[in-house]
Amino acid sequence: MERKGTAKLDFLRKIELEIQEKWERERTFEQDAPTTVGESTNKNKYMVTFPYPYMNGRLHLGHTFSLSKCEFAVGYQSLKGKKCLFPFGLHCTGMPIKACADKLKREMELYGNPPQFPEEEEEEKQQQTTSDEIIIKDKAKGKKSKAVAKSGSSAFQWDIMRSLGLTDQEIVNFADAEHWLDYFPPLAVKDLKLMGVKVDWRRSFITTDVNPFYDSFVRWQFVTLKERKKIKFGKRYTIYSPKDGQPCMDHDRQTGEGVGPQEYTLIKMKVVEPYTAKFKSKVFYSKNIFLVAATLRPETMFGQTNCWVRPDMKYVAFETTNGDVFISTRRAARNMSFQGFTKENGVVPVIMEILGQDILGCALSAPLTSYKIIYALPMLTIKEDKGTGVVTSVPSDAPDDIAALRDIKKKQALREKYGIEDKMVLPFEPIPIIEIPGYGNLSAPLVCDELKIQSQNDKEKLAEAKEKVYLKGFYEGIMLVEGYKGQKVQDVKKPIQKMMVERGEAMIYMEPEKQVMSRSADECVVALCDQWYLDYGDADWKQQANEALKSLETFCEETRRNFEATLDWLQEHACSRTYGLGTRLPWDEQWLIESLSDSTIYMAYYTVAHLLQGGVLNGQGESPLGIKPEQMTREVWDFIFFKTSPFPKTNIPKEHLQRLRREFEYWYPVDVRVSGKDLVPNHLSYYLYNHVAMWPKDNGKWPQAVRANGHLLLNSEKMSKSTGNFLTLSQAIDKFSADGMRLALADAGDTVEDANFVETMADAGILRLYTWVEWVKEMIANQNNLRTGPADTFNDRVFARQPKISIGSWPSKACTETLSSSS
Ligand code: A2H
Repeated sequence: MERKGTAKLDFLRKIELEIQEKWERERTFEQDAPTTVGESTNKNKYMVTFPYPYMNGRLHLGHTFSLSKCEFAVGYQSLKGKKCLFPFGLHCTGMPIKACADKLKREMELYGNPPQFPEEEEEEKQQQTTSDEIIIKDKAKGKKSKAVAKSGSSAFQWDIMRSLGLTDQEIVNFADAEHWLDYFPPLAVKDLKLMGVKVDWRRSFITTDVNPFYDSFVRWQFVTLKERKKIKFGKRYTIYSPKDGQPCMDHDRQTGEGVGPQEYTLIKMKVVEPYTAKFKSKVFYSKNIFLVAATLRPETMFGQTNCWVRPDMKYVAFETTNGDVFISTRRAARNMSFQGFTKENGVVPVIMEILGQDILGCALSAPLTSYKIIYALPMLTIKEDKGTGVVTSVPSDAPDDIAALRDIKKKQALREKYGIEDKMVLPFEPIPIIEIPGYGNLSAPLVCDELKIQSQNDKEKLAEAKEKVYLKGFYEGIMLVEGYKGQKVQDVKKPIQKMMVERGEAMIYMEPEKQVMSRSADECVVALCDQWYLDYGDADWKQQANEALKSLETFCEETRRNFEATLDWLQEHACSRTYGLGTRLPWDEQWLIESLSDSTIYMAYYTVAHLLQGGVLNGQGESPLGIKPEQMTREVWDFIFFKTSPFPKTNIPKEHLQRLRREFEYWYPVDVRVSGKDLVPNHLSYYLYNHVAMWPKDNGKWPQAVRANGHLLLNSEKMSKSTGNFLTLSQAIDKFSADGMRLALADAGDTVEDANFVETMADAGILRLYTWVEWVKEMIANQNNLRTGPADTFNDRVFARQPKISIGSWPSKACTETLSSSS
């Protein structure tokens, strides 16, 4: 859009700069806890926080929208006479910065400095993603476009840096991760100052062990949590990136945020004689061969009539730990290799690649079913990206299975095409194993008849059929088979799974519920990893987090429900990493603490940060109290943050420590935390958990309110750098002035629904402000000609009598009374 003349904009910006300088000079937003006893016990204070943004790029309008809610709250509360604190930190913990730095390094090694990228890759990079987009992804979660996800892997980091306006000479420096920490944080501060936010900048800091004070604080937190048995160690199923060699949590992902491991029962179906051609190969000599099928319904194995494989799909036969051979897709085998199925972790010893059609017709012995021998038959709808690609068939209870079985029974031509003999198909009938009220004991055939399903390709109707029987089957189904007769399906599922596992007929197999791609563009697996984890599943801890939730103001029901749901399912959270930036685990220094774990109680650090770091972001300057990082021992932190802790053995003067404690006691708790709603299921829930863990007996330190925003649209469209519908904070200020932007932000929206920043609103704001200043000037120039005396003409009284609408408390009660008494 073409912009008109900028005189009015320039006029406003000039005023803004002047006033911002004045604020800085006069330290207007710097707030200290009162020193007098009366004032500090009568807490008329208000502390707001915004999750410290990640420093791999500039701040954009999405960040700005969320933090504007803090900014406006501070403005409002200070007008009401409260002492307000808005501190602002900057997050550098985790993988992305390090990954980008390492990528630059690799690009220089491969393509020179500056890199000359090969031609064909040149095209792909046209749709590059940028680090800004990576940040939007954090906010716009779930809805993020596939384009970003796909192109992310092919974009050269070098070009991403160029798109940020950096020269080749400057870019070289970014191959060192620490340079990011020097470069982006000051820019964030600069941009925010131009917006005029009411932040006490002395309290700002960056994270990671680069900052010795913050590092010490996080170590203290973790030692405390460990002692309180909140942190445990062990093998855990985790979403894992083989390429990164470590767990891949939400923040490390390109796609698949929120995706967890899905458990399947792996049914071992033994290939028996007579072998089909492929299995007669010497490589299988004297080995047990199993087709392994992934099922969610182990209790239905009594009803197996055959096994399905897809003729055109590739499978691998690979050797497992005990020498047996398993057959599955390569993708599933890769997952299994990280779960202890193979001799060497992460290595799949492939014996042979086999096409599905070469497995068809092989004879199998499967657990629990009353058919002694069943056969591998073709099913054309098997998905490549789910389970093992081998599906066990229970036509009594699975609509897909009965549809496919009917197909192959009906169509001789189909059998001939795949070389399936009649004896492998015709004698097999669904076995009644489960009674579902209203659907009888053969629910799947019944529903398929009712819906007139013609074949396995009737996708929509099959989906409907599944919907009908699955949930009802699970909750209301009653077992009919010997040994479990009369029991509910949901009660026998686990025991039957366990029995098969103990007999060696089945195993537990995990894979990601949906595809997860790491930011390093690796397809993630589920791995059994040794790791330190925060035990958010612990019943007592959960219960206390729920306690904190009860008293938490969420401003809307949806946010509360979202919290409740999260606390319900939340389990262990792996907090240790091997790659990235951060603080090391104090008791096991090979591990780094990841970014969702070093960010849970740092709001407490704000209360004292300025006295330790004195406004030097990386904490490497002089402490205003002359405190050295190494003096911040565990006992010292305890004394500051736990009011029952005794005075520690230390050479820090007593009055200094008391001052630190006073800051914390005064400012805490956080009165409101504002963030995008996508942080409720992770960061904000951890925020509750960690506060109750650190201050279990002092609920006066627990979070008071959480305000979750919707995502920000720009002119009613999704913000995205690749489509050009995107503004950084500094661009928005250039375009609309701080106040023009702020007016449009204030107007953008207030609920958990998506908000909308409308540029014409910002432009209109510029005009209104300009006209208003003109009017004020005119009034001041003219003030001697204005009417004086009491405001009691008829018009005055009509105006004052307006019912109290829209303009809040105006006219004030006192004013109305004066006027009415004079009428
Ligand atoms: B179930 P979810 Cl009785 N392609 O096992 C298509 N389907 C596949 C598959 C693949 N690659 N891998 C596994 N499956 C099937 C039994 C069963 C199953 C019954 C009832 C329902 C049912 C016997 N077939 O599944 O998408 C397997 O079939 C309900 C969906 O991960 C597996 O469990 O939910 C189920 O789909 C896994 O599907």
